[in-house]
Amino acid sequence: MTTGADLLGLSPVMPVVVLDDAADAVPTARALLAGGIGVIELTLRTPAALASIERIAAEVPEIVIGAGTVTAPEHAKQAADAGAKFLVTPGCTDAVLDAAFDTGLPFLPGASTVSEAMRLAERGLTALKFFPAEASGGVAYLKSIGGPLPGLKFCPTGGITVKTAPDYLALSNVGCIGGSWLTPKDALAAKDFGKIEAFAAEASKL
Ligand code: PYR
Repeated sequence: MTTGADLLGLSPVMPVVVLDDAADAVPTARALLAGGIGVIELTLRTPAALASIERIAAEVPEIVIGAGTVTAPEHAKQAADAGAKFLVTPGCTDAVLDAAFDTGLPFLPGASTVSEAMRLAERGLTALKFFPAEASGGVAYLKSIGGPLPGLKFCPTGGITVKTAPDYLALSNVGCIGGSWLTPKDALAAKDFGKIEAFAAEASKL
């Protein structure tokens, strides 16, 4: 896996995971894998995130572990040092972009407007995160920009459910979608990894 475009082909749904406790990292990764999902976007939204990435990279090497919510330049190197195999950003600044390039890792930079997407394409980035998907116009928006921007592919994320996922996946400019519903807070709090496996099994068939 060497490019952002490769990332879009790993799974129909890329789970977007928020962990409060690094002890949940390995069981969550194993549950997703058992359900047929081979990739995780572990978001840097909690103090447990980097340790979670480190544990998954060390103990569940079969899953492709990436870091999401890379919003500051230093996050890129921290995530790479923890063992992340790719990076995801919700939006983009030049400094974050430079730091992501410096790691040598494939990454999905975030865009939610045509101009942002065009700027990223100018830097050779043609596989993009579309965030926040539903709030930014959802399926209709992505369909509309497919005409003028035929070379770009997206991973829409934000507000997508198992019910709305097929509408996104049917678009020719969507490679995969990001989903947070596979690892809900209540299941994690209850350590109900069977529930996570069941959501993963359903999502892997989309
Ligand atoms: C991120 O936080 O990176 C997303 O994918 C939204």
